[in-house]
Amino acid sequence: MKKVITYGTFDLFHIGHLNILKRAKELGDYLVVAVSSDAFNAIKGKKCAIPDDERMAIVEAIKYVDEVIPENSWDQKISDIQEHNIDIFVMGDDWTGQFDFLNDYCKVVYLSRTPDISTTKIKKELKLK
Ligand code: C2G
Repeated sequence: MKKVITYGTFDLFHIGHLNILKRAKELGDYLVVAVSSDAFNAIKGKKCAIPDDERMAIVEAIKYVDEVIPENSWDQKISDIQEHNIDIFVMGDDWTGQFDFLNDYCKVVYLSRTPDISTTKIKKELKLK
């Protein structure tokens, strides 16, 4: 069984999030998604509209997703890959190069982002802070 992992905040879930989860799953048989906790997003400097328990529940309900784990720090990726026997690490290409060090542990794949959609854009359009 080929296992894939990806990471993200997935705030105000939108088609860009759905597309990357769909494409990540197409690379293997089992998809683990690490969803950023509110505490970790504070470290990333991101303020979420939706709290982490609800973001995790939404991602968990996506048919491409087999397992959801919390993302609490930048430093958990190697242990996640080892503990979950991951074969492929996937991120959108806005992260290209940032995770190449994981090539020592699994295949690293950057997938093109979906154009013209982002949580920031949605917030602006809804005039959310
Ligand atoms: N994404 C995409 N197309 C968009 C928007 C997002 O493909 N239009 C992808 C991003 O590239 C990322 C995933 O969707 O792979 C989740 O995006 P975010 O929720 O913005 O995640 P981010 O804040 O980048 O957190 O340790 C990694 C971080 O947790 C990534």
